[in-house]
Amino acid sequence: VDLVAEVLEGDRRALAKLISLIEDDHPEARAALAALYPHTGQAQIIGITGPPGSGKSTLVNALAKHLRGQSIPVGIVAVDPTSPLTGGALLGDRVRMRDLAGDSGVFIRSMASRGSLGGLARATSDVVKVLDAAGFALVLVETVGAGQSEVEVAQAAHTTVVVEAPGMGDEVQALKAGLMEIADIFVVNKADRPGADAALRALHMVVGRDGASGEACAWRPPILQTVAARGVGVSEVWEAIVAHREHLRAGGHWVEQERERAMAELCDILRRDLLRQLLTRLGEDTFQRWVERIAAREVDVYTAARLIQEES
Ligand SMILES: Nc1nc2c(ncn2[C@@H]2O[C@H](COP(=O)(O)OP(=O)(O)O)[C@@H](O)[C@H]2O)c(=O)[nH]1
Ligand SMILES: [Mg+2]
Repeated sequence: VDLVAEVLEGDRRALAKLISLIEDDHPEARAALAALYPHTGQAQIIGITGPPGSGKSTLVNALAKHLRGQSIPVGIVAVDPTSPLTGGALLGDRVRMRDLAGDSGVFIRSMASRGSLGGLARATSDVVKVLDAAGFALVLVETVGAGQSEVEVAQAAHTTVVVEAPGMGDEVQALKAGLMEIADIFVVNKADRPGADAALRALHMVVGRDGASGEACAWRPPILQTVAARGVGVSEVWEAIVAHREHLRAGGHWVEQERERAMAELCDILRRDLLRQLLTRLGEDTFQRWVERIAAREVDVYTAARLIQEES
């Protein structure tokens, strides 16, 4: 059976199987990704990020339903770097997304961290490529607001949506977490809750100030309100996503982003592969001895790195 051919046809079993191979960093995954790569580049990748509980999963769900109303195929990747596979958040997402189940135009995958955060970002980016090749025109990637992970999502996405909710001191949090820089679209969800206006005002102040100093043709992130739980404001979010895509295409930013992404991914994989090769040559024991010596202040880390490279 040709796994790649089945994936290209959107076969769900094949998709699930290949994603598992990717998560296990199986050699077969790399071969399949190589064969799929010429078929990628069609999808718009949307990162959805923000603090836990702000309503990201609910918004993703509502957006997916909205898009299915327009017959647009949607892939959803829920990344949770904090909770284990049995975690409540992922379980909740599964229950919430049940109403999308049975629709062959929707594919939902939850990914929990098994190894390092870097490994998770790598695997996620590969899974997005698989969904892209399989014909999902829109791929939504949800990540919990945990600092580094947002930046990595933004790097892998064409459009980053930052979801806030009132009453969490989010204005301040957003600034702290560096979310302001990566947001292409702001959403204040739970607009039915008190404090939504204050959250909106705070965001307007910050975005307005940034916009004033920017270039004339620069994208100014729109600030939208939603009640995702009731589907209110979701079509406006979709319109903003489409507008951002058009902005990227018109300004040549789309191609520029692709290049930046290629560079980041290539460096990431080379770093990983070269380190692995070096460690194989050096041997785990020798490597551990170097670590001990550095920790014991017998040698500094730069000298150790130089000597290791000279010796191996
Ligand atoms: N009042 C209100 N509650 C919402 C809204 N959207 C989501 N919620 C609730 O907020 C909680 C967290 O939502 P969830 O989507 O899991 O947040 P996430 O952690 O950001 O993915 C859930 O209990 C949702 O039902 C909304 O627009 N209004
Ligand atoms: Mg969630």
